[in-house]
Amino acid sequence: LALEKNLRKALERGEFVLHYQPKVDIRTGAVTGMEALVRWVRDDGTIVPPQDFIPVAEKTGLIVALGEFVLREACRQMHAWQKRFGRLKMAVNISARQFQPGLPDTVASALADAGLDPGLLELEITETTMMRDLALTVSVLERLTTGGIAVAIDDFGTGHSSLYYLKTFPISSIKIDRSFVRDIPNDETDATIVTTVVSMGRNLGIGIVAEGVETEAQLDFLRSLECPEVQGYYFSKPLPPHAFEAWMENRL
Ligand code: G
Ligand code: G
Ligand code: MN
Ligand code: NA
Repeated sequence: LALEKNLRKALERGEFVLHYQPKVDIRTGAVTGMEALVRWVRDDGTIVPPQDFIPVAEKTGLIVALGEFVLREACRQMHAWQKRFGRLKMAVNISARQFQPGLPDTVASALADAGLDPGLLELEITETTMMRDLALTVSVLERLTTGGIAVAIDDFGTGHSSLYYLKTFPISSIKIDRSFVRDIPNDETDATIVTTVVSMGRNLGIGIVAEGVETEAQLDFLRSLECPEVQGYYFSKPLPPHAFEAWMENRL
């Protein structure tokens, strides 16, 4: 496949970069952390969005090497930002193919090489990944969280949402998928779902992040629910490092 070969070359040539999107404390407006999102910057400067290459990287297994690059780069960046912006949490997406017995060692090595405190790293893992092999999931998550790393369930509500794993897996937060946030507060079903998930998170002592917040009306509704954290274009798109720095400085 041509794309596969190009991806491999792009990785060798260092054409992948990370953009960062802030997460915000809804009560104080303080930035609590950021999510790293990979982009491919081609020779001619055009940016290829992840939906055009992540599926291919997953199918070919290249996601393992790409994912390790993302992890290492995100840890390095957070270590560099820590002095300037304080102890923020860096979130990295982990795809199903990366979720293997070796993941905790890969993560530990990335943290050690970057000199980053494990408490500043969070891994975003989807429900679908977690439900594939329950024994593997328990063992990998326990090793990660024992090491001080936080684990968030990404795209919550879009897979086989199960209360079982909220009880069984060491989860620090849930990210409510943006498809449920898009039509709040007007859509009654979505409003009920979001209300229920926020309240469940509070009762279980798990953090909740509402994704895809774009409007003041969505934010007001989430504030009325006391949803602890929010992320979305309302605050900022994912930004390249220098633009993220400027955005942060501008808020201080
Ligand atoms: O950044 P954007 O919203 O365009 O991302 C589109 C999709 O690509 C999202 O589902 C996101 O989780 C995924 N994605 C972006 N960066 C990464 C990454 O570093 N690793 C993995 N596995 N997925 C990513
Ligand atoms: O699957 P995951 O949740 O990791 O995907 C993150 C994706 O969501 C990124 O591609 C990011 O660009 C996108 N995203 C982030 N905030 C918003 C938003 O407010 N609206 C929309 N439509 N997409 C968003
Ligand atoms: Mn994510
Ligand atoms: Na998500």
